[in-house]
Amino acid sequence: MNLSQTITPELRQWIIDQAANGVAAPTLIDGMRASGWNEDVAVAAVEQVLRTHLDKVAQEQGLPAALPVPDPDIADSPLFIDVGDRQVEVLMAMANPRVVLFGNLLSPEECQAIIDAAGPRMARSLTVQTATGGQEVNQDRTSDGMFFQRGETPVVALLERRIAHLVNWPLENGEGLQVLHYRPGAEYKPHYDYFEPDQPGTPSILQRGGQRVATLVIYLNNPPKGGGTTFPDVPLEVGPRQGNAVFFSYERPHPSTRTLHGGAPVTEGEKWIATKWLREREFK
Ligand code: PD2
Ligand code: ZN
Repeated sequence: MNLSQTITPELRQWIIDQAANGVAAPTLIDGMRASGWNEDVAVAAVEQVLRTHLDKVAQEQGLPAALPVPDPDIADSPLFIDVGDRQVEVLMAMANPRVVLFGNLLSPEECQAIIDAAGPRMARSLTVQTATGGQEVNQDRTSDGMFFQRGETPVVALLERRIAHLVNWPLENGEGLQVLHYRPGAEYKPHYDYFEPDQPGTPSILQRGGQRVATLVIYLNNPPKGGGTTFPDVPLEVGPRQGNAVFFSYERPHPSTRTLHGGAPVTEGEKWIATKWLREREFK
């Protein structure tokens, strides 16, 4: 379908004007269908015109450009996604911010294998010191952690293959899996996972694969109380259930993505998670 030939300047302006007047996309598409447009072409035209227009407005307002992001195939509301060796459940999905909760990404045995392999290597978590690009101990993040190399153990490798299938993103664009352990009282205060564009340390971080564009927080055990992943701008709290994973993406390194998120304090027991950050390009 060659949309650029189909969308006349008049149609483009009509779509933008209607949207600016508060007409929702489905209503616009209904209107186009009523005047003889094929539904698929109408959907694609509205999507392309509005995306291009919103990008232009965002750039005029000084926002960073939008990047392509990973996304699961859930437009037709499937109950499961086949990731090659497993049926992963789709438990909840939200468009803005893009948040999808998955179930059954890992079995309890696979979760335990990751905890066992990570355990001896755990050390107090550091955060990126954005001023320099170095790492520092931070009171906002009172967990212990470690990083695996990509593909370092058989379970890590199978998890990475599942994630690549699940969100349609090259395995090579993933950072090494991080495992975090929160003791009672430990938390991760709300933050964004992208790198702040204006910080002096950011250019050197971006050399290894560009921006982070999405995160999966994968729950490895069942903390009895607390330890949810919170999204204060929504607001939303995801319970940390073993084998489940919460996915969220951010198409630009900006708070307008509404992806501020944190790890709530663990109030009883302990919490183990694995975090997978996905970059724009191959992470070297
Ligand atoms: O442990 C969590 O739920 C959590 C919350 C926010 C983890 C991360 N961020 C992270 O690893 O980036
Ligand atoms: Zn985070």
